[in-house]
Amino acid sequence: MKSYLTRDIRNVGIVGHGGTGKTQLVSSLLFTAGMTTRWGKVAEGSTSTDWDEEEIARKISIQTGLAHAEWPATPASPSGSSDKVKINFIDLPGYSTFITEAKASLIAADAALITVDAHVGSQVTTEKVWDYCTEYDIPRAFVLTWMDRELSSFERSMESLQEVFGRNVVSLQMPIGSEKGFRGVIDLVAMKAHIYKPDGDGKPSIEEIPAALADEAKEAHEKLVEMIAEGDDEMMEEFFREGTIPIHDLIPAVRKAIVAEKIFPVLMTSALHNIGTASLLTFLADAFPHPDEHAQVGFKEPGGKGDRVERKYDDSQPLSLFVFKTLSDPFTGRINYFKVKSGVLKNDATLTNYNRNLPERFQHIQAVQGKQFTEVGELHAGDIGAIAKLKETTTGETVGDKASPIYYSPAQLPEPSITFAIEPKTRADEDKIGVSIHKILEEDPALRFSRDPQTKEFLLAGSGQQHIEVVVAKLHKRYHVDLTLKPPKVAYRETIRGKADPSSAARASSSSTMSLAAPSPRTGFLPSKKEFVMRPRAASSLGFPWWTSAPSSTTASITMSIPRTWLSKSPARWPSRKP
Ligand SMILES: Nc1nc2c(ncn2[C@@H]2O[C@H](COP(=O)(O)OP(=O)(O)OP(=O)(O)O)[C@@H](O)[C@H]2O)c(=O)[nH]1
Ligand SMILES: [Mg+2]
Repeated sequence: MKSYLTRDIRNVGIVGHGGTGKTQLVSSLLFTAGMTTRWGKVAEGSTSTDWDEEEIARKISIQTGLAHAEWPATPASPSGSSDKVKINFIDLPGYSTFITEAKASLIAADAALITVDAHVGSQVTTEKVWDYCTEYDIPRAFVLTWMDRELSSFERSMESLQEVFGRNVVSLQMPIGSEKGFRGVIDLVAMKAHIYKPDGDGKPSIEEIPAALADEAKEAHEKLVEMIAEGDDEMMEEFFREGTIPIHDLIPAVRKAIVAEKIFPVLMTSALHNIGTASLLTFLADAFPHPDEHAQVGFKEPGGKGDRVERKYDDSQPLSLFVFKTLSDPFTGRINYFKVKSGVLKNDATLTNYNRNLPERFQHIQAVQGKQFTEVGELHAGDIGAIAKLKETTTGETVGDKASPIYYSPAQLPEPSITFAIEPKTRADEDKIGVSIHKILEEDPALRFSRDPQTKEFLLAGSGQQHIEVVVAKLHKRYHVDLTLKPPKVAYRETIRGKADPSSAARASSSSTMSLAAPSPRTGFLPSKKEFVMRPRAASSLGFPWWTSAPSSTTASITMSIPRTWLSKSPARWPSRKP
């Protein structure tokens, strides 16, 4: 496969609220660009980026999906490319349970496309992913999805976005038709109409703006020009003198404003009917930054410590690459997705993993199209690729030329919010559990596995019940390991404060130290959530509901007086084994 120069690469993170159509959009963009012969649909489980069997079964994204499209930049476009550019799509989950994965992989993007349901406007996760983009300091654009949907509204969506993100949210397009009659977009920069055939090949016919929309389009164009010219004295002067900015000056100015995060443009599509996709691809090729427009910094020591080391996405610099995602395939083994941060990676290179001080051989480097991998001879600075069978390297590690060590900081991820105790169902499961959980841990940055030293239980912590259920389903399907999930036991301690007085037992039972429910004498486990009674004072002193994870020190410090017979006995076998 062809390799692409840094200036011809766009790394685009696709983020947004759950179910707003990210995966369908990527699938339609790939089809429009001719990268797939079959137009993948989420409903049919045939998209390129939701290929994991859990994703297909649940019809939601769970992990990072990678794909790429080749698309011509507009001739003599301001991006500096005259050739086809390679747009790497990083399709990320949107449901809050899987949002940690999105944050972890967005680190590889140089710009983000935020999907917004045109029926709803901005939602909770829209704001969350906006914050991630701010943290990574990347330019971003919004794409209104579901424009074909009943009650979808361009005007209301714009109001919602401007209310939440400010007046720098500015539309580069206007819809032609609405709801079921949505047929295309008016390009407010070039002032042309792009008319699409619903369910067609995604390529529009470029026409003059329909007379009925001409005045509205002119007004929107002028507002856009005014906004772009703002802060640019020379352009402002030209704007007042001529009343507009000529198109050959406007296009580079729009790009400059996007890259500088001065404006946050809005575009629109109906991904399910393939309307607006070619216009969006042209926008990404022309107006989104190439990697070298995104400043990066490395450090002399791991974990963001030590002096800063400046590196550029430049082929002439020493080779370094950062692993942003590890997959654990039951057949192929470990697959790492990485971004070349500097230099050129050539097939068969032997590099050093700086974090582990180990050599790693990059044999058969791959370009990724969903679950299809194609071997490439080399990858230039800024490109994204995959490699199978590295010995030790996993997510968050830096690899490169032995002589020029550098460490890139991994994403800062939130701590898990829910914990379950796990028990294998059979003896065979017990034997396989340690190895298989270790493999899932490698690919899931939101998962934690530990053993409570007091209750001796093995604990799986994640970002929601659905997250842990997906882990259990993966263990079953990939490694044939079956687990039972249980609420974790609370670690009780008895405090002996003096001599016992049997006659005071009844009074003691109503004292404030008895404010937590005790485990069932039969099972040794806490009652179900429904039966659980916690007095308000006790609940607020704990500061978290019992079924969420708490720091073990907090758990251990709960002191209670409860009858000795109520104390649970540890299950005899499994917890005594090492994980
Ligand atoms: N009518 C219509 N349906 C759409 C459109 N885009 C996506 N859908 C549907 O919306 C549903 C969710 O689409 P996805 O692409 O999986 O959404 P997502 O944002 O990737 O979801 P997560 O990754 O799980 O957050 C699917 O049933 C799609 O067919 C659209 O433009 N119009
Ligand atoms: Mg998705």
